[in-house]
Amino acid sequence: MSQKIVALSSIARNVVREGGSCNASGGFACGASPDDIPKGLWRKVQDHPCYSEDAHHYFARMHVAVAPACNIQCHYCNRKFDCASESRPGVVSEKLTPEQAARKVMAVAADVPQLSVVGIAGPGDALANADKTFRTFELVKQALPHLKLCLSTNGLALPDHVERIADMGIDHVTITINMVDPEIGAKIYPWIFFRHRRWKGVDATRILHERQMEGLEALATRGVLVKVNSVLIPGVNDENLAEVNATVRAKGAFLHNIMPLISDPAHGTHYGATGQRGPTASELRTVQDRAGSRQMRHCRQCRADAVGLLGEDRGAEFTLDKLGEAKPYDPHQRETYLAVVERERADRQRAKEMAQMSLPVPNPPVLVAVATKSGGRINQHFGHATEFQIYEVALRGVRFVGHRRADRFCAGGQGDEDAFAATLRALDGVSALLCAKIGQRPRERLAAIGITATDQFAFEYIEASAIAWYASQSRPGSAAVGA
Ligand code: CLF
Ligand code: SF4
Repeated sequence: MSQKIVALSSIARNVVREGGSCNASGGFACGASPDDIPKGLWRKVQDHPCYSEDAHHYFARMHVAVAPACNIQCHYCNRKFDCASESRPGVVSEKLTPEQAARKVMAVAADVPQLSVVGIAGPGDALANADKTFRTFELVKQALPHLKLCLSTNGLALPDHVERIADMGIDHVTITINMVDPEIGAKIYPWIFFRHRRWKGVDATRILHERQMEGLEALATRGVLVKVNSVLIPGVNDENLAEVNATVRAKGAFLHNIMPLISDPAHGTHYGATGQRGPTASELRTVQDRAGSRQMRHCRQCRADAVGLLGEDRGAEFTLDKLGEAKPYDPHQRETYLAVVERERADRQRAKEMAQMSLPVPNPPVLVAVATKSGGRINQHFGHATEFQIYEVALRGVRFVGHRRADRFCAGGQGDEDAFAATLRALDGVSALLCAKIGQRPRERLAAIGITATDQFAFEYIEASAIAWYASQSRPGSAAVGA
């Protein structure tokens, strides 16, 4: 039986006491094995929670909201709120000066050993606020040179800053590219501000498109890893995103992240006011599957001041008024954590390979939902889950296909019926639920709609457990597996 843990931070604390270490490595980048990409590239992404699906189980990012202004308008954004391309709209951030941002990074690094990346993703555009963005990165780099620097931009100003980005060692840049057809772009962007004047319609989106392509190619040429984010807007750009994928991959993008439009009349956006809907989970998956290679499927559409592992937000623990209480940064704590992660990754990979050998006769693929906090383990109670990670298991193995948001329905031992209904919707199409603990009543209610819920794999590795469950369903005498 594997060591029972709740989160890797607790392992790190244990290892400080035990003095353990390990040199093994393992893991996957966005579904691909590290063997599938050059070693230098794997080294660049292996600790980045967005660029490597595997890394998001172990490593955290933080955003510092130093960039309030923007140079374009997107129909899905209201700048009274966070950047909708990299944030959840409708939540106002605490805006920071570069100096405040650097203090905040120090405070988070001292408390969160998982921290590997500092990103600037709004609430406006990082490069429409270039002085603040680069000053922040300079300060962070001086103080904590091991942290990766990451920025997100709409791309309009990008060609003017490529040299500085590369010279500063900013290894990761995200460009939000929603179209490669300016006619489609005119339905997404009402205007841009470029070279001291406002441009509208196709004239505007042609400039934006050309600048995005120029910036992408220039960064790729300099060895900067580029991720492209695309907001999927049903009926507007869904038919264009396969071409976006092919185009940006040909120009050197490392990864493509197709995210669902979040649209709500309460957000005060053009799309919210005009009733433009976002995609369903299955529409999103269909477009991702059609769009082509190197898809990111674990994006959580973070706030511009998010802190922590993807899917959790510890931002409220590190507001400006609390920074005075921060403890000093201890590099030893991080080194210990990294050693534990290496060991965990290697163990998890071995467990998965062993489990795969048990895969039996051909069966249809199934979806398995997992309640997890972190560490690649099944370590969340069903009633406490605010999201489920979804894995597809088939004879050829197991792969992560996405995550679905849920509502925590259990508080103080009491169940909330509305939240439970939302959780059931999140589990649509799933055959099994693996969690750390589940009560008899919810287990029966899930069984009534055809979902097998089990805590028999509590605190075990996700992939190996999903395969073990799948294999157990195929044995003689077991119920047949069905999607
Ligand atoms: Fe932040 Fe973006 Fe860097 Fe990640 S987020 S700037 S690449 S460190 Fe990540 Fe958040 Fe998705 Fe962005 S999960 S919204 S893709
Ligand atoms: Fe809003 Fe970001 Fe679009 Fe600017 S680029 S309008 S901040 S979503």
